[in-house]
Amino acid sequence: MNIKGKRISVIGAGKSGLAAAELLAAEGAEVLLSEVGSIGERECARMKEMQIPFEEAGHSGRVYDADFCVISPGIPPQAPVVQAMQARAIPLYSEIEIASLFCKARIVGITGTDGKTTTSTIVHRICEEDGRRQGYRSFSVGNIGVPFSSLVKEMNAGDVAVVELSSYQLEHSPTFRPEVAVITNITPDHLDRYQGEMERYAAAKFQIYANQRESDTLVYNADDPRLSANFTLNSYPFPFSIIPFGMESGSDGGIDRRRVMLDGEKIVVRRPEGDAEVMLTADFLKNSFRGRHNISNVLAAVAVAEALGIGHEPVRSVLRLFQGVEHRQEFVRNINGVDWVNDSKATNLNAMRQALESLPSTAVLIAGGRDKGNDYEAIAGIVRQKISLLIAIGESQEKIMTFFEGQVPLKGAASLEEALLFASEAALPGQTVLFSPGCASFDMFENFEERGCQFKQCVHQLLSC
Ligand code: UMA
Repeated sequence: MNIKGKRISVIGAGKSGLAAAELLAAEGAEVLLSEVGSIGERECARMKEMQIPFEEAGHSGRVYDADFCVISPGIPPQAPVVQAMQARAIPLYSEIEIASLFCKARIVGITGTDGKTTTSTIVHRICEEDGRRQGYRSFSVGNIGVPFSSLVKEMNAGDVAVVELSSYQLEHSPTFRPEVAVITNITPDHLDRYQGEMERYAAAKFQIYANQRESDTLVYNADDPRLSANFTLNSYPFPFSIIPFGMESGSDGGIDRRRVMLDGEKIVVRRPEGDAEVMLTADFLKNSFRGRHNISNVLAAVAVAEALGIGHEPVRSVLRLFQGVEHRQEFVRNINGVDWVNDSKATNLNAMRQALESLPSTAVLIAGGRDKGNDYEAIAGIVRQKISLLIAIGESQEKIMTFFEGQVPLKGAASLEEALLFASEAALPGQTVLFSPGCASFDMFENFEERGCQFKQCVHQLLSC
């Protein structure tokens, strides 16, 4: 696509909008950045410096005077500005689509309901390690927090862009084509955006492989029934290689019969010419990186390394030292025999369930936030089994308290600080206090990172009391 001289409206001045506006303006487009809320002082100064026109406190009629529009991922299809663009037949593209048009690097796209940040981080570290030996660079971008557009011009041919992708970012991405596409799993999430329909949510995720060709590879979790059904029943004639990964012995092999699997305690790459052992799970599992879901994330990363042609040595050296990801079942500290764990990244019930399953003992659970259509029935069994006290916070407090009434001891807290106080009074030595909200953070915090940092700060303050 030739961008020069094109009139482009960038809607939303969050991280993605700002980065896309800069990229497009630098490429010679006539950009208008439009934000319904306010734009920060620093960001305004930057736009002025780049001579990018912008407006805040609402979208004026000027946004419709455009050849196309770049829409930020957080703006849902129901937003009036999106509806108005569509009514005027103005094409909408994601920030990911735009960045990919300028990308010279090999793209690894990683999506899935859960595990995508951990998998992306491991894949990026493996590529960095391999790149040090082979002379290329790896970039970690996308939903992980760094917009693809902000770094794409630094990437050269032979480099690797590890792009974490939410379903939102795959919407309006009609030509996006990763060399390696990964789907870690698909379970209910973001159903508020998809009219309560799993099929719509899954369809957005499946866009990740829609443009893949013969030289590309799809990596998917064969233990996930929805993915397994999609790729085994319709498998061939997919026009690309497939590498399934999985812990269940029944995992099907891809068209070229490669797969990555758990054989007892060993991670194995199964190839037509024979198995190659990568490492034992005991070589990478540790207090800060534990649980079956993390073995699954490792299998996904090993499958990506296989698809990229990376040897097992960089994989082993990265995994041996890997300590997990901040805000994802992050061990904060032990106070008087109680482990405090920050799982602020758990913005849905599946992530919460994984944290509950990984608990070595019973726990006090702090949960709640902005509800995304949660059905608590999905975790009721494990909550009853593992939780000695459930402390509910945020907008979903009442829904949680009503649902779990009579099932587990409950307490409502007015703030995160109060929740921590209740937890510290209730937790016994040997137990864990798990902060795994299972909900979005936007009711009380800027984002899940801020939520997790506040939790950690409060834990450290508790220690000094
Ligand atoms: N806005 C308008 N008009 C509207 C509605 C909203 O102008 O009608 C404005 C909002 O006021 C806001 C902007 O549009 O300023 C939307 O920004 P955004 O929500 O898309 O956020 P960004 O800062 O661009 O961050 C996005 C991702 N956020 C979301 O998808 C919600 C970040 O993922 C990502 O890291 C970043 O791009 C860089 O790629 C965060 C996230 O919460 C971590 N992701 C969700 C998740 O993981 O569950 C999907």
